Amino acid sequence: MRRIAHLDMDAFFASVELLRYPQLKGLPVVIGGGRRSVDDLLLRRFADRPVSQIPVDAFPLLRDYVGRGVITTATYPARQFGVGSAMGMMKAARLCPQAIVLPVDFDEVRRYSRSFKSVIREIAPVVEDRGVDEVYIDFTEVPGGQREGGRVLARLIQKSIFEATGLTCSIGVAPNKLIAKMASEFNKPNGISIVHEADVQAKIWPLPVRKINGIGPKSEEKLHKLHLHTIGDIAAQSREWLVDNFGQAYGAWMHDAAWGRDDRPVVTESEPVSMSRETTFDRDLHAVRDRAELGAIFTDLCTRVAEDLRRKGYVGRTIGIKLRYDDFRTATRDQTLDHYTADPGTIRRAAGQCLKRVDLDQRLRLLGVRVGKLAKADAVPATAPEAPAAPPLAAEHTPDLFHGTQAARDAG
Ligand code: TTP
Ligand code: MG
Ligand code: MG
Repeated sequence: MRRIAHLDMDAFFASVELLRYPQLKGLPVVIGGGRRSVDDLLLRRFADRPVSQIPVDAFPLLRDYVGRGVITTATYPARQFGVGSAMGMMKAARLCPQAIVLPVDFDEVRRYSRSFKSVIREIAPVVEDRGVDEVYIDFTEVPGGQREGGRVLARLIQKSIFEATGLTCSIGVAPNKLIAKMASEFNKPNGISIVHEADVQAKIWPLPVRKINGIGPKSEEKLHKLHLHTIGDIAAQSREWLVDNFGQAYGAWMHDAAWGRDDRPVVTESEPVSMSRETTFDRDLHAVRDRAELGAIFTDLCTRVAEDLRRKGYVGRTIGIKLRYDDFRTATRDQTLDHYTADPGTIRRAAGQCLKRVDLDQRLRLLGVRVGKLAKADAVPATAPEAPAAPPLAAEHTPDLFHGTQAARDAG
């Protein structure tokens, strides 16, 4: 049984600011205005103390705001006054003059975005990025993903994100992405909502048509003119009628959506930045005394990285090595080629060049090979001079370090 989750962070930009200024917890806070100078001023004025000690009454208030700025988001205490995303700040000031105003810190937001997503990926690997504060997660095959309809795993993810970042999120778990997206809003903030196929009528049909992700303001207006206001109103129409009014593709899709049908997969599309292979030796090895053994390992690492690249359909341009010495010092070197490659011989040669630029007098405990500056193999020009540039390793005239008989035999 397919179980798909949608996870969305609570009041994300505002919550990130509250981590910096915990003294504002529980207060109405809005993000907007866009001038980082607001709190630069604050930080300078209270440079003598940690930011968490800046008194609450020193923060700028919405009532003092003048300008045409728009609110990016608001904490839940501010929302109780009717303040929210996309509202003009002057208008918001009339509703909640005592709200504290802070600008957004995009670097910080991106950092937390990466961080909460990596927490999720460690628990459930099939994750689809849907922007700065939300993801879809395929629970189907994950341990605990089916228990209590997904609630057990959802709770674990919430707890893990909170422990790693101090941030809360809300999760909806449902048979598909379409319903999960709606469900994640049901119990915001810090909530979990479980929807089963049999719940569509009770939980989905009463919602306004706009709650379907894919019905925008224009379609909403048209639906209203046709006297359709809830998702149930759409579901009550025949597929043909919807096709007649909204066209073949969109009408049919709308019918499926209203009945809670959606079989889109959760697509993981994390583009790798580099691929690497490394190995820690059973015993520390010396470049000269253990040359044959090291050479074989080195060639093997290059071959494996090349296989990884080919299997995943990538080519790379920067070849690098990593060494760790017996005293745990680490050295890295890299070299950028003038063409993309996934060829083991080319990688081996470039990595060998890098090896000549490090100290090899000391024993080694780890060796790694990395290929970076990746591109999709089918996206780079077919003229890459790969074929002529890759003679068999054994035919090299200037053997690099580690190039012992073992390595040559492996390559042959
Ligand atoms: P949302 O997830 O829509 O909102 P939110 O996380 O602030 O609140 P909720 O608890 O309801 O999920 O958006 C995520 C962030 O994206 C939000 O914190 C600020 C930013 N954002 C904009 O920059 N412009 C916008 O119009 C909206 C809606 C959000
Ligand atoms: Mg959010
Ligand atoms: Mg969101």
